[in-house]
Amino acid sequence: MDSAFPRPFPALTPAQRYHFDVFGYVVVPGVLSPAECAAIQAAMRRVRSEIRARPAGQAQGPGEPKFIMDLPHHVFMGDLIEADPLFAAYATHPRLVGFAEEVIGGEARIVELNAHLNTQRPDYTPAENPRFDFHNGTDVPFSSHTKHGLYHCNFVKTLTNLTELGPDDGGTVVVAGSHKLDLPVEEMVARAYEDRSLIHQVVAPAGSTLLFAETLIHATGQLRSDRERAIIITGYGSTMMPYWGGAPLTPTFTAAVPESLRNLYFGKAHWTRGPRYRLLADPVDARTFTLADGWHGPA
Ligand SMILES: O=C(O)CCC(=O)C(=O)O
Repeated sequence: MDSAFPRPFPALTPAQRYHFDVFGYVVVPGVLSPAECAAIQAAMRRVRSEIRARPAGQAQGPGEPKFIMDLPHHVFMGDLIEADPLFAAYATHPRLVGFAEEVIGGEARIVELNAHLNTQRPDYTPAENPRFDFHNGTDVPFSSHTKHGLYHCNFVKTLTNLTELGPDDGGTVVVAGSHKLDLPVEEMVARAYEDRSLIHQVVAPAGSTLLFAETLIHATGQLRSDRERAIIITGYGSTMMPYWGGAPLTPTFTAAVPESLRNLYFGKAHWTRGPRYRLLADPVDARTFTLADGWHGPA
């Protein structure tokens, strides 16, 4: 399956896989190096400036990035695949694709590629118990199944923090365990506010990846420090799912995608989905991959 696109399987250690199953997420440190984090951040800031410099009302062209949210303290950018070779390399990073495929239980395709740059909200006031913009991307009965006793989800995110995340730096918050519960989201959120030990927050060194099922309720955390947070997120789905980023890719980019990555970029209009399952005790495939092993787009 992966001779032309080597990627790890299983991509998680048994303990990481157990953590993922129990809580709906796992944070894996050291996925990107400090230099890789710095380079992706620089590209994000450049793209933010370029979008801001566009004439007002200019339509988004093929392959062009956009703001999903544009506030003075928080820019959420989408459709990043062609905006910089490092973004394409991030989405095709073999370890990250391996993470997604392990959770999907089959072959992955890219469904979106986004990034956030945010600082403290202007209305921030030190508060004991902040509220969050909690949401999930899919529902438990539709998107979940189990195999060999392990949980799988057909919509997965790999969210990498490019800046250090201490407790005050606004790391992603999640309602632990909500990925398995077929209950109304608002009910689970209400219970989590009653018992805040159910709300877990990412506190991790730069270059760590939060791997989570989109059935898991999550939100941007409260940023209390004076630092800017930078994160990049690929959404992956099963190969039969469509791409739901906005702008289509350009013909130049599309034509250049190598055969080995066509399912990853374009999915496959077929019921087959390349099932791939592990046992909990299976050891991790510990091969080392870097951003250089991802595909950087047309030369
Ligand atoms: O900002 C975060 O940490 C979470 C981002 C998020 O929920 C999203 O992009 O859908």
